[in-house]
Amino acid sequence: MEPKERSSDKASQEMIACMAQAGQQNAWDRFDSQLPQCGFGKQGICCRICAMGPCRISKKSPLGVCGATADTIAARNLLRMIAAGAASHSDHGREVAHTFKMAAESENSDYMIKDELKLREVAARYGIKVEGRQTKEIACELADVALSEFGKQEGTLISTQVYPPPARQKVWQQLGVTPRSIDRDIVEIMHRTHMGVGSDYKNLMKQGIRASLSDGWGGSLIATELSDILFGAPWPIRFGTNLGVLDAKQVNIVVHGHEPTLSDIIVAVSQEPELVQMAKDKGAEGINLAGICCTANEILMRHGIPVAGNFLQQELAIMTGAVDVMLVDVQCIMPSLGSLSKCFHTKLITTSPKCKIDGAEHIEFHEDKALEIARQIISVAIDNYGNRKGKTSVPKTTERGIAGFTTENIFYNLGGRFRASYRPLNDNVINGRIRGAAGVVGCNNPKQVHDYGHLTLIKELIKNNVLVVSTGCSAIAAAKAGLMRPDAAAKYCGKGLQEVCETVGIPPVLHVGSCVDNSRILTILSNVVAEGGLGEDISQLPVAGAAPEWMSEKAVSIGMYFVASGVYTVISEPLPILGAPNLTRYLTEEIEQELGGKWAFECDPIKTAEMMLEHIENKRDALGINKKGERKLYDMADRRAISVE
Ligand code: SF4
Ligand code: MSK
Repeated sequence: MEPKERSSDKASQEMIACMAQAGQQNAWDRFDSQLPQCGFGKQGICCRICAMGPCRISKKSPLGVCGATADTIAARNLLRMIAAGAASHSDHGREVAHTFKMAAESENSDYMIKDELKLREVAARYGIKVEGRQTKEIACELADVALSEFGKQEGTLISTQVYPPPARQKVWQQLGVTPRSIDRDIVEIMHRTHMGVGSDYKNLMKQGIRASLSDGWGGSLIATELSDILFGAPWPIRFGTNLGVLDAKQVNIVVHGHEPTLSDIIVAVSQEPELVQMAKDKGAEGINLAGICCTANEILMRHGIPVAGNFLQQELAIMTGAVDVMLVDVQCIMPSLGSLSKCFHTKLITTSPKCKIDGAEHIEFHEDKALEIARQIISVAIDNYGNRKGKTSVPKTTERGIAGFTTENIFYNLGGRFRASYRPLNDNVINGRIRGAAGVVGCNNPKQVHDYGHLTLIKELIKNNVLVVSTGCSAIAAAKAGLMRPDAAAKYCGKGLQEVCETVGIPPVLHVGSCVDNSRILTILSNVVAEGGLGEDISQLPVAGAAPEWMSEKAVSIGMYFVASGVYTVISEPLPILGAPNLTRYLTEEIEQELGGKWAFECDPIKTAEMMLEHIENKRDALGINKKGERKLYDMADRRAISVE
């Protein structure tokens, strides 16, 4: 297969060709050798939950040994995907909360509270008294309250009582899906899906909905809010992206994974004069830091650190031969990196006790020795610079963009210092210059041409005057294609959106962060509702969501919490439920009656855009903001007023 049939990204095409020439396998090759993939797995109707199985549902055998139907089996499998996704995001949130607590309590921590204003705002939301209290006192109490959200045994998540619009909270109460505590809701999925517990697919799904909400409005939201307070809230910032940001003349350290605790410290120390001098002594011009996947997004949003690529570029980065250390923490790290890095001088370093990889060196990260460990890792990279084998092959391709948009700074960017509010956004939606907004998020998947789904969908949406917010690997795809440059408005947008972007000085695709920062999209939607004029609930807004190249279980949890928050959500690869007709009908149709949002599956990004645009226009109709321009009958005075010069 030609490289351009695998990736639409130039730098990636170059490296895919390089890999083929060198006889190195990548994710695309391994995908090909997996074909044809298992039809039972694809349709979600294989169960191996107990040792009477595995059971596969077919015409010949429509029930598992225990009597479970296709709907029960597919619902249980889907719930377990949600549990894994919600657990990953929420465990990330928990790690941040522990570091936050250490920073708040300790006198000599390597971390410190960087955003006191946001600390006070978030603490007040969580019901903590802020007036007349010291920063440290407030932070200690917020740390304890946030950590207790994971394991409390009574009540519901505080955040779900204060962040979503009241109308949305009521929907959840009526359906009985308000999240109670983050860990509890994940544990209950594992219980409910054990052999011989529930078999009613709708009742099973209720717990999937509740656990996903405890991810989006709970664990992920805690990760975002506390990271902003601890590492500093992002602000619009310029950056460079794609494999060309690697510099053959410098020591290259690529951070990959998800959590910001180590990478933020690496940023802080990587330009220390002693370390830079060490690098120069080894013959390098300096130390160059770049990121892949969501760790990249975390340090990009706060420090403008360049992004080397998204999910499918992790192997390609190593193939350049210019990566001296690839530093990984958790999630989305291909096991193949272990053996691939062995073919080069690249040292793959794992840092979390949760993630060890064959072929990697393990330097365990401990927050209480953060600076020391960060310096140690950078020294390993510097020492390794001299071990490069032969010529490096770094593609020249790079692009520039602006990232760093958040729920809070959108106020400022839209309204300016003296009118900081969502009013201009709502007004422009109401007057039709902006038709609506879309969240385009998620991963890459070798089932789709790399980045093609993201880019085709986003371009189609902005052409039709839909403002796009993006996170994760989708945001990186958009940035690499130049869609995060302010001048992209003139090149790709419809007239209305172009006008707004140019007036305000923002790109038409707003980078709002990493995968946990999808919580920012939820809080943006809450703010739009609170601003007024577009209904009482998120489900009334002219908005839609999409994950055009998703692959991870985290994407299932994200999609589920968007649907449960009232958002129409289109994904490319269908959820593995198509072998379960009742469950499929429920999630793609009937659920809308209960929650206001629903799932749709569509692999063609142009059709996806049409579906989202149709939904947005229907919502506009329902809000009564699609009024046609009133016809005006001209009298003589009007005619005379028309200038003919
Ligand atoms: Fe088969 Fe039922 Fe056991 Fe699943 S739980 S493996 S369907 S017997
Ligand atoms: S990193 S979850 S491949 S977006 Fe968040 Fe990218 Fe998907 Fe991982």
